[in-house]
This record gives sequence, structure tokens and C-alpha cells, in this order.
Amino acid sequence: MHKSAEETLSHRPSGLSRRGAMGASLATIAAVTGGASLAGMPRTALAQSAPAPAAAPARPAGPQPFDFPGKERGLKLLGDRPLVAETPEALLDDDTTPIAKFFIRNNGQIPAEITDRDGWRFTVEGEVERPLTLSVAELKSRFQAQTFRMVLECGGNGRSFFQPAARGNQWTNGGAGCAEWTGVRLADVLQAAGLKPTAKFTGHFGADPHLSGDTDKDAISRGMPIEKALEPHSLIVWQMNGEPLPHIHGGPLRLVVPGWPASLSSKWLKRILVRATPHDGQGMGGTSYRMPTQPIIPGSNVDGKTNFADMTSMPLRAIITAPANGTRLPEATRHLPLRGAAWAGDYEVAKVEVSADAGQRWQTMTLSRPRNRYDWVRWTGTVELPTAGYYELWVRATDSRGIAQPHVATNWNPQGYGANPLHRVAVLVG
Ligand SMILES: Nc1nc2c(c(=O)[nH]1)N[C@H]1C(S)=C(S)[C@@H](COP(=O)(O)O)O[C@H]1N2
Ligand SMILES: [Mo]
Repeated sequence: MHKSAEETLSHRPSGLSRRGAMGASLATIAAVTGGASLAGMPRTALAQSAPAPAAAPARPAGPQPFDFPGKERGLKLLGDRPLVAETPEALLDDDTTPIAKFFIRNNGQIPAEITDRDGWRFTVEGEVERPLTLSVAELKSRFQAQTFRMVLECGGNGRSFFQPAARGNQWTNGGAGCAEWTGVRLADVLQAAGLKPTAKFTGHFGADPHLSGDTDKDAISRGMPIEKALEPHSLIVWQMNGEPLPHIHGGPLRLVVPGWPASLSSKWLKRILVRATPHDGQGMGGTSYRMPTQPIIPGSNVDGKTNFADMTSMPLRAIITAPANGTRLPEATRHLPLRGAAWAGDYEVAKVEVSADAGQRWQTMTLSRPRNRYDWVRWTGTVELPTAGYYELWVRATDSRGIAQPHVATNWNPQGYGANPLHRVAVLVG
């Protein structure tokens, strides 16, 4: 893919710091307009103007490089216990997200690295005729392997866009990536075990210890209706982008349940429990991965017991992956090529539009054809910029049902799921 000759702020060779002349002006305008700041978030821009607490230790300005073997330093660390890192939108510019750029989300401790990958075993138990214990080697030899390119997206992706702030990791749009997953259909394995008529739900268990070290607790253990488990794209995978599934992404073996919150896609898979009733593991019930069925007042203190339902499909989302937020373009730039991605959970992306004038006029972008269901759409196009100066580029997708992304995060909920406001990127021409 060709990269345009644009210059990004972070690569400015001059003596300007990130908060230099250009950075300050973009951030200032963004704070005034409530628009995209250099960090892409209005709240960040506002926070910058607040006085720092007197006792705050001196810290170098700007984001710290992410330091993890095999990962790009440009990932953004959201938390180190458990380890969580997102992919800035501009790093999602590849058709297939490289492993080095793929986001990381853990809820518990990271288990010890597994060396005997083919010897790794997991069980299928519960409402089945023949409980199974299968090794990775047996999975490979007994079942037909499948490869699909599919988006994996954290249920909390977009959380930082909620006002007031919701509990949890403050993802922007980077709790998502689109990789090629190789494995076998979960449906084939469940059918080998024989589903009883009472088999209505699943529960998933991984090998990672709870953050506290308490062996009676699971780090996370979520489950879904059996219909989702039986979809042909719900896989048990051992390869990512043609490589053995990396340890940090759940290797040797994980679930990939596309379209729904990635918390269902259990890493270090040890056990699938088939149940007659909804699973009640860690991360089920209350306000966990649950959304209001009727809108509540933002900031409400509710327990999720009434008028809440488990999240199913992830929301529609489009991002601009080039140019990066904060890009400074040559003075003469009037036609600006753009690239990005869009995806829609269980649905399909029907349209992607970009506005360079805060939504007064929208221009339709060209969409790639997805390889398979749950693949993302890559989009390209060009916007006209009438003069030099400061612009915000807004992108919004519309799905196959005719529903577009909202301009602001909506359906506020205590744990901040489902925020998918349109993505904005600030650029300066000249
Ligand atoms: N065993 C286990 N599986 C897990 C998790 C976890 O903490 N433990 N986190 C889930 C969540 S919330 C997400 S968003 C994805 C993240 O997958 P990744 O780290 O490969 O990007 O894994 C899911 N599977
Ligand atoms: Mo997640």
C-alpha cells in the first residue's frame, strides 16, 4: 500500500516538541471546539488545561513507548496489571493487522508460556452425550481446518468517548484488529461431543490465573447462546496470520467468536462447558458486558439487574488510518487521499462517508470487498480541502440495515460498552 508524502508531527525533524507551536495550536483549537485534540479525545485536551497536582512526580511529556517482545512501540499502554494495550488508529493501516500491532487485553495474570503446543488439552463437558478431552494434535488431525480473516474487538472499545467517564480501560478505537485465524469450527467439536436437547448456552474457561492469585476464581469466564457457538465462523484457533498463535494472544489455543465482544474469545482455552441455562462465570451478569434495554441517564448508579441485556453484536465502527491525527500537510495540499477501515459486528458495512466540514457535506468512499463474513472493509477516497488551514476529517459508516454511527457516544452504561461515535482526525495544511 502506498504511503503519501505527508509529514507527521511525531516525525518532525525540527526542534519543535510534540507540544511545540503546531501541537499547541491544534490542541488549543480542539479544546475550544470540543473537537479532536492531538490525542483524538476532547477530554484529553480539557485535562491538559487543568492544573497538575502539586505532588505529581515529573514525567517526560508525551506517550511512553510500549515495551513488549514482538510488539510495536507505538501501541498505547492502557494498564499494566492486567496488561492492556491498544493500537492507535494510524497503526491499523494494514489490510491484515500484523501480530506486532495487534491489541492486547488481559483480565488476569498471564500464564506461564506453554512449550508443548500440540500436547495442550481442553475439555468439552456439560450438556453433551460424550464429554471430550482433545489435544491440539487431535484437533488438527480429526477436524477440518478453516482460515478466515476476522475482526476481534474488545467489548469496551470506544469507552473513552463516554461522558461522564465509564469504569474500565479507556479505549479509543484501538481495542480491535483484523487477523487471519486458523482453526476448526467450534460447531464441529460440539457436534463430535453430541449436543443434548438441553444444550442451550456455553461457558468458556482459560488457564490464566485470577489477578489476585486466588485459585478459586477465574480471570474471566464468559459464555454465549448455543446458536452463536454453532455459527460457521466461531472457531477454536491455533494460528494467527499463518503463525503459531502467540502466547500473549492465548496460544496454543483460543476461541475466536467474531462479531461479539472479544471477551467470549477465551485465550489459553482449557474447558468449554455446555449448559442448559446462561453461564454465570466471571464477567457475566450485573453490568458486565450488559447494556441498558432502555436508555438511562448518563452517570446513573445502576446494578444492571433490571432493563439490561447481555451484549450481542458489537456496534458499527469506521476509522481513518491515514493520515494520522495531528498530521501536518504541505501548504499546497488541496486533494487529500484517505484510507481506513470499517466493521459492523454481526452486520455488514454498506457505506463509508467522510466530511471535512463538520458534517455539512459528506463524500462517499470506495469500499473493498471483505474476504469472508466478519472481515473488515478497507476504504479509500480523496477529500477536497478548499484552502490551507486546520481541518477535522470526520468518518462515519452506515450498515446494511441503513443505520449510521452516531455523532456522539450514546446509550451510556456504567461499564462503558458500545460507544461508537464517528472518528475524527485533525490535520493542518501549511
Ligand atoms: N483466558 C482469557 N481469555 C481472554 C481474556 C482474558 O483475560 N483471559 N480477555 C478477553 C478480552 S476482554 C479480550 S478483548 C480479548 C483480547 O484478546 P487479545 O489479547 O488477543 O487481543 O481476549 C479475551 N479472552
Ligand atoms: Mo475485552
